[in-house]
Amino acid sequence: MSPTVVPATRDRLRIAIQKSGRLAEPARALLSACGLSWRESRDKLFCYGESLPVDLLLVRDDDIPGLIADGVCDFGVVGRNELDEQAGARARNGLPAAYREFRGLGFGACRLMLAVPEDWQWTGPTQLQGLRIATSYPSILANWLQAQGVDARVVELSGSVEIAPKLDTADLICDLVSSGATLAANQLKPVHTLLDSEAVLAGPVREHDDQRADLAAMLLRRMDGVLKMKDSKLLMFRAERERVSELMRLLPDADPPTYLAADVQGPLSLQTMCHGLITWQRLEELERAGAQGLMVLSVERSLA
Ligand code: PRT
Ligand code: ZN
Repeated sequence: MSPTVVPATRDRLRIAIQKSGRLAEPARALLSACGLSWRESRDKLFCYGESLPVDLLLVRDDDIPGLIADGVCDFGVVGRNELDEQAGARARNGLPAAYREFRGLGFGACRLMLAVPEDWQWTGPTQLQGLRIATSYPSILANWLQAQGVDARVVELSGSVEIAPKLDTADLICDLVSSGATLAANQLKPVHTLLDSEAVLAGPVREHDDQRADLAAMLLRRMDGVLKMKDSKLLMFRAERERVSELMRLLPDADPPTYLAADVQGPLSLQTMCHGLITWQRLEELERAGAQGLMVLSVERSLA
């Protein structure tokens, strides 16, 4: 039988991710793409790292910043909204910073927004003076109100925030929005963004001073490789020498090309890593500008 949660050791990394919810699957997929694999325990709260000494702790997202602060976990994958909220709460309570954001991970995108009843005319933050705002993000909201010099009442709710104006427990709300469908269904409209959020890799403020430092460096490097290549494609084509500079102008999101074969007589064969979306339209444009035999290849990983 596999182990359950084991005491902290100095030679294994421990990463907290959401057990279930929006960030659970993409977090696992990202870590798998970094070459990690695990043997799952029966209760599935702790996954023992097999390919590398990197274990997973499966928890609620709200617990992740605290687990890092307490040194129980070395890293965590959590929404920036949750990390900033808890960091703000610590600061407001006079506690020192205990974690920081290492990387934006490109999934779980959403915004923390002010939303008001649809029939309101939004004129700006000063309009909020003396009003009640329902939110699950009281620290971020309080900091923002303070920065605006607005005195409003923060009504802290742990869920169902968008119903508060209808129940008259608040005048407006401050909540996460992705598609906006939930707001619309509750006759609310978004009017101002307080925070652009996505899943982030969070870790301690102080670097590790044992074997975990090397493991952490390797993990970050692999993660950078995966993230950089996520939307990248290798583009291969042939072109006459005098057409190349015009073709590269059509590829502002590409690395400088590598020449594969430079036949003195015929067209050049080249390849370039393109970091933007390569649509059919772009390919056709390149073809019109003189690219021949265009090929788009997926890139699995890179240490470039
Ligand atoms: O059980 P656990 O505590 O771990 O999970 P949870 O229910 O607290 O979190 P979960 O899985 O809902 O969200 C985890 C993280 O996903 C959040 O902290 C955000 O960083 C990110 N995320 C991305 C979102 C959304 N998009 C999102 N749309 N989190 C919540 N929502 C909610 C929002 O609160 C609102 O109720 O979805 C509704 C709005 O969605 P739209 O599409 O209608 O605008
Ligand atoms: Zn949660």
